[in-house]
Amino acid sequence: MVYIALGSNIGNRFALLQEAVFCIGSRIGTILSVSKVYETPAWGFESEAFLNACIKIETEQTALDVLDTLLIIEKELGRDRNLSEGYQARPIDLDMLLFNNEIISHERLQVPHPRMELRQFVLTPLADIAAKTVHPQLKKNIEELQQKCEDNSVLSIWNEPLKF
Ligand code: PH2
Ligand code: MG
Ligand code: MG
Repeated sequence: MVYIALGSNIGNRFALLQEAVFCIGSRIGTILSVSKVYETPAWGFESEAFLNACIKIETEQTALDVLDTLLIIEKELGRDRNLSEGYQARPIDLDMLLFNNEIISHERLQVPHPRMELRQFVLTPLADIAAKTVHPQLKKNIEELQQKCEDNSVLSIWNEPLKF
């Protein structure tokens, strides 16, 4: 089971999330659930508000294969990664949060996603679809992490659901 966080803060944010969900469903595996979409203030930098969501997928692929496909989809949807430091506004960001119950520390990939427990824009949508899933390093479930999280960003529910 793979959990992926989706975020967009440039362009037609909802359409970009929807297109990413369809691409993931056709190239990575079966989408089993999709969270609500939330509008969230940019966390950690000054920028436009994001739309964020999380999805759950079943796949036969390895974590690195999933990563490669996510990077290709990001590029196809207009993501331009340049070398400047720090966070930047982006049409789409696809982050692997959890891969089964594994802890992966690879030069290209860290799973669970580092610092996910600090971010309500991750924990709130993830709790929609994985409340009882246990974080393999922190040994707490997502609902517990969400309640403990000190990020007091105000998230609002977007009225249109993603199709899958
Ligand atoms: N992603 C970031 C940094 N800050 N803030 C919000 N609200 N949503 C994001 O997806 C996001 C962010 C780095 O990837
Ligand atoms: Mg990210
Ligand atoms: Mg990313």
